[in-house]
Amino acid sequence: GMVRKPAAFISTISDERGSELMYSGVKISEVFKSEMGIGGVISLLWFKRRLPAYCTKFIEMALMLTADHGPAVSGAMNTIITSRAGKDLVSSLVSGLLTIGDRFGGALDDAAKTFSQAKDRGLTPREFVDEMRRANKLIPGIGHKIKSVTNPDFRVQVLVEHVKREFPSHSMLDYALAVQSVTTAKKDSLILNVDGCLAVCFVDLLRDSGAFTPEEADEYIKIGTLNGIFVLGRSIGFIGHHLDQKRLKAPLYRHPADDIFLGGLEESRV
Ligand code: Q5B
Repeated sequence: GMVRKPAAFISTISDERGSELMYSGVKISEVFKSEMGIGGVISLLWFKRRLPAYCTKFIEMALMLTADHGPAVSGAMNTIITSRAGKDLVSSLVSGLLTIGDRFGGALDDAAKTFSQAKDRGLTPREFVDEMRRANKLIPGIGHKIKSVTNPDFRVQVLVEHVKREFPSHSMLDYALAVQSVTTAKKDSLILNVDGCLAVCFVDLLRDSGAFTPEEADEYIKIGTLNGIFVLGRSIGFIGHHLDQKRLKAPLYRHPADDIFLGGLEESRV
């Protein structure tokens, strides 16, 4: 019989060969008929399954909450400067995206791992904070440049209220809030930030929605799924900032010299 040569690629999430495009086996007409929204499309393309409505709603809420946080954050600055250097949408967007990482916007995966491992090992919030301090490590998902106990992050409040109301269980969120009580007692700004809050709520979703086995839940955290939420959400804002600069016909940016301290540049005497 015919022998098929081994395929160079394997792909398992979408298929455009038939009469109708399919996302994880669901026809595009059904995607619209069932009104699953962008949260449902993400469930199909990222998780290869339909998730319960409370989960798709949470995913949509996460995208809406992370869509933008003003022009002053690292990523928006990069996007604005690139746009003002005359570059196109894709260049401006990726220049913003490249700032997302451990410090800015990309703490979700590490927060999910660190908090869940601590809780699974039975550490009390105090023991967890002390252990991280002894290891000289910052707790991912804790701390903010401008938000604090006295200047709370409304996004986090909205999320916490929503999850406590809508999720069947939220033990990881409760644990993270208890960690926040320990860290904010030390310093006002060491709040559970938007990255950390989204991350622990996502762990609650992965573990307790009934849609994932425990192994699948761990794997999704391990392969870097959660940072995808911030990357996708904030792309909305970065594109907005790029279009804003083009609309404003903003000229090339040059940083004022008096705002830069030039140190260690004395003329050599040798
Ligand atoms: N300390 C976020 O730092 C920031 C500590 C800590 C234990 C911690 C810092 C951090 C972990 C990474 C993280 C996501 C860099 C942040 C985001 C999206 C955003 C952004 C926006 C948006 C802030 C002062 C003292 C020091 C430190 C101690 C600080 N963090 N201890 N665990 N996690 N967090 N990133 O204010 O004894 O005085 O030396 O890296 O979760 O990115 O809006 O801007 O939507 O765009 O510069 O919200 O927390 O504080 O570094 O001066 O530290 O607190 O050891 O202690 P800061 P520092 P000491 S959300």
